[in-house]
Amino acid sequence: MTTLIQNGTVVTATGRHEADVLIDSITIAAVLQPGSDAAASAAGGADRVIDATGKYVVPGGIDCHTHMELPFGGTFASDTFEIGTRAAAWGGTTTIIDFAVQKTGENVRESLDAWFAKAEGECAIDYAFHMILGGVDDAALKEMDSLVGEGITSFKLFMAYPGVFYSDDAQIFRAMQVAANNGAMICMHAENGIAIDVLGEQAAARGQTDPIFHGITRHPRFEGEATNRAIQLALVAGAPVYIVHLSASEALERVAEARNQGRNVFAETCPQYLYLNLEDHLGAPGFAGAGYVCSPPLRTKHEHHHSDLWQGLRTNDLAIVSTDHCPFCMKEQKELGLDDFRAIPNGIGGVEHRMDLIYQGVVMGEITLERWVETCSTTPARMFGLYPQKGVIAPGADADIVLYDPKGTTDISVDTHHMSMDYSAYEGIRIDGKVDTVLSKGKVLIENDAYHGTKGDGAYLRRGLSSYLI
Ligand code: DUC
Ligand code: ZN
Ligand code: ZN
Repeated sequence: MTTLIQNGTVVTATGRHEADVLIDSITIAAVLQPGSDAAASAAGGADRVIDATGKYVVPGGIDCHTHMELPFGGTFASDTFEIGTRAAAWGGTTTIIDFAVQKTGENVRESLDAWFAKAEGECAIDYAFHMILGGVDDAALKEMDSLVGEGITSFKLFMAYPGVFYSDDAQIFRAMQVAANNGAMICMHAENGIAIDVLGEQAAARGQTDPIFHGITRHPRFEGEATNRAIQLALVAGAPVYIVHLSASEALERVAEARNQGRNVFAETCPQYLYLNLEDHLGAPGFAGAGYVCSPPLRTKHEHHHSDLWQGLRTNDLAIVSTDHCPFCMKEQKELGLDDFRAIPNGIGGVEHRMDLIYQGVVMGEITLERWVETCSTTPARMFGLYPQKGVIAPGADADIVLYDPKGTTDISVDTHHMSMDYSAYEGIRIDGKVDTVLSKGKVLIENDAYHGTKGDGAYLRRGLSSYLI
């Protein structure tokens, strides 16, 4: 089966040009000059021709930070792998890297196997795993080597959530030493959870239990401090470090400082930290703010976090936009924290909207079209060992391709999204663009506002080591 995508503007991380893209089965076979003999011959012989006139033709999005079915706070993230990956496809994301979870006392191998079992045969798009180490002990450290050999080449550690996922500095440093040796990437949730819990207890004791206190007690300096500590530990261990879901200027400054010294220090941010804020969203009337409880929290609009993050995306101090997709419904899930913000499950769902929301950054003049592709697809592939199979439109790459219509519009709403959530954190936001057609490994998943995929279209991806290191 061959497909030709004709007359579109191919956008890569390094430029844009008019080109026709020939797909043979699941792979990109050629990128052809429109009107050339080769393009004419491809059009004549193709089984199917897709007209991309007026559309951008971009590599499928890669969301390298999702939490399908994450157990958290006595409940589970509400998207299954089936529903969450289908929603991702609707939004132009064709690969996710989800976080398998090992908790304290659990065996790493068994925890990972449980994650494979959840995802197998369920996914609409390709998927890979990072491994959360919530209990770094000798056995877990030993397992890190074998996991790297199996394509799990990155590990998330938490400086927050004492008693749940938290690692102390010794545990972190030991894991970093192993990563320095086997080439893995350490992904860090960098917030000082010990200090946060002190402020949380004090706020609750004063009766300050509304959702906004989740944000007030998770001070941006606690993120800055933890980010710096993670970087210093990584530098001594000789390991690369990737700061996940960076939200605060204080943390970005620490990352920029290390990067200016040429260190293997990287960071991502997420749409919620670019578009939403403490006062209007976390501080929404009544209990509505619970829908915006995530960690790190949304930051105040009265400082310059939001503009600093856009700036960081321009300078590459922020290399990637992921979502930290971790959806919960208001009903019966967020409601667990009706009387105490500390019991609200942490997370916002957004896997469906990342490509649109960051494209809107192009419309707003915050980043270029090329940078949109780079931060949402190409760099995630390079950072996490999927390049050049993913993240690029070039011969030999998987035919994961999105046709994006800059003349279309997208109105984000709970009424139209495909995630398993009874509200949308981005309700009412209008995007001046639209995901038009989505192909995953040459198969059309989204076309004419309809889903054409089948459960299990997506396959597990064994990842290599990062090809992004200096
Ligand atoms: N942050 C969240 O908001 N949810 C899940 C885990 C995390 O680190
Ligand atoms: Zn985290
Ligand atoms: Zn996360």
